[in-house]
Amino acid sequence: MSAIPDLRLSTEVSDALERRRPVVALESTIIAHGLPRPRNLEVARELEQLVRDGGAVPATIAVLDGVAHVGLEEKALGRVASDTDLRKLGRRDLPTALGTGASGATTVSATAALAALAGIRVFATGGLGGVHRGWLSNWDESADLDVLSRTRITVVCAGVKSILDVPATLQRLETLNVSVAGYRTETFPGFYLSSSGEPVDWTLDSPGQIAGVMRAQDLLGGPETALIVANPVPESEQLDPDLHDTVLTDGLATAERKHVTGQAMTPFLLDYLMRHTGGASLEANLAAVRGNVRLAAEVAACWAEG
Ligand code: PSU
Ligand code: MN
Repeated sequence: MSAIPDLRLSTEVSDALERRRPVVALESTIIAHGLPRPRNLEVARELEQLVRDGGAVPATIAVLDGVAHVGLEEKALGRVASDTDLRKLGRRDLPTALGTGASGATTVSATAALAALAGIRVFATGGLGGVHRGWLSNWDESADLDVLSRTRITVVCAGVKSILDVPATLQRLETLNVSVAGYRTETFPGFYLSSSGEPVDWTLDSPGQIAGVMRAQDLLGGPETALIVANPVPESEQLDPDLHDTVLTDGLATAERKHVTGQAMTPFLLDYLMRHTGGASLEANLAAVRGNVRLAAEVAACWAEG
């Protein structure tokens, strides 16, 4: 239940929040637009199970028929995975989607905003959006960054997607005052790759330490900024770096030739990489997400204890 009529918490999620039990928010864009069908439904279920195995309650977030759902029943999860008409909703699309009764999967920006509204503090995803390559001409920067600069949430991710301009994205996160830490690493992870080659200023080593940083955020007050916990995909499961670089270069050139822009860009590149790496990028993506979901459940447990 929630005070906002268009925000519907599942019974399980609302019970867990009331009893201060650990909850992990999961986004739905990765399911609807980031992974191939029908594997995406298997993955959606698997991620929820990983959260449960970690002793937390999963809260997958999506908008269905103008209602923002926080925690999806089995049937709703199936719809998110199979409905090809589902839109991709960023934070700015929420008013129009809710106001018109539309349905859509939520990106990091929309998921983070809805999770925070519901009172959920920990969120797991694959890779954040950020500054796209060629920003000087296309001005494409994901709204994920702006939302994370004004939303008190901890996002466990494998860095930002490697299809982006990673150094520029890290600069923007600095300007926006978003706290960034590597998890057991001194280099910023590279989504499909264990390392992006960029350094991180802070390294955190345990879920308890992450929860401690979250408490410090609250004690300090000030702008409601996020904490990004960048958790690398294990080296044994990363995409081959040379293959990554070659295929990404081709994918970016193809996107330009086909005039792919805006919201279509990220799904186009993820799909291109998957098809031209024989599915290896998909496996690396999934390995990264699984690791993030496991860590997020541990962080949520430590957070709930405090
Ligand atoms: N992580 C993944 N796959 C994805 C995404 C993240 O492993 O598909 C999604 C997230 O929802 C993120 C979005 O918010 O891609 C970024 O899209 P854009 O660049 O259009 O803001
Ligand atoms: Mn964009």
